[in-house]
Amino acid sequence: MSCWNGRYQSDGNSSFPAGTTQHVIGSFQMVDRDRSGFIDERELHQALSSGFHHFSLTTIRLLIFLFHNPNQPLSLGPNEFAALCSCLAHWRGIFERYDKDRSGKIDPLELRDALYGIGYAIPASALQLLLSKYGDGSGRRVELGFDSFVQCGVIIKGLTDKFKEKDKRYTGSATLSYDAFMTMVLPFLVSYD
Ligand SMILES: [Ca+2]
Repeated sequence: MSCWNGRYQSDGNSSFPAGTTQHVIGSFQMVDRDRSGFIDERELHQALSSGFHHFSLTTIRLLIFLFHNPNQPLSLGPNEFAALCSCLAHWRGIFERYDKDRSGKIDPLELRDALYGIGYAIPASALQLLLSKYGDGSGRRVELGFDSFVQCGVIIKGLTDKFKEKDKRYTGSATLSYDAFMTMVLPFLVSYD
């Protein structure tokens, strides 16, 4: 199970998958203080801050939305947490690979190349629209830290993967009902802002 095969959700097992590192297990156990076997957004925030990077609450909510078991409330069990950690490690690798000038930030061209490199040819106008959220209003070039990079990445990947479910032959066009469209897009919007 990984974020790269289109299956975010786990099968609902309540233990860590084989091969999970001690660090990941330790991070989960450290924040799951009541030993409920699930962590909420506050606990996830704390768990990731110890191992990865400082994440904003927006990113944390988006990640919980993407990784939680749809049959459970908005929280993560060991399986989902392990999947999320492996996904973040993957995004970290992409971030470092495409930060060509080693600035520690991803600029719009680096972002475009990174997304293209993992198979997402997002239209320039759409990318610009997304990046406008991260500008400071001065018109200066936007640069994304890891937190914002993960936000952009999971939104583009998530929405594109949802679209591909309706466009199985990858023609770039799909027919979908109003209901399907709203169900596809709204969860990203409400998790994102
Ligand atoms: Ca850079």
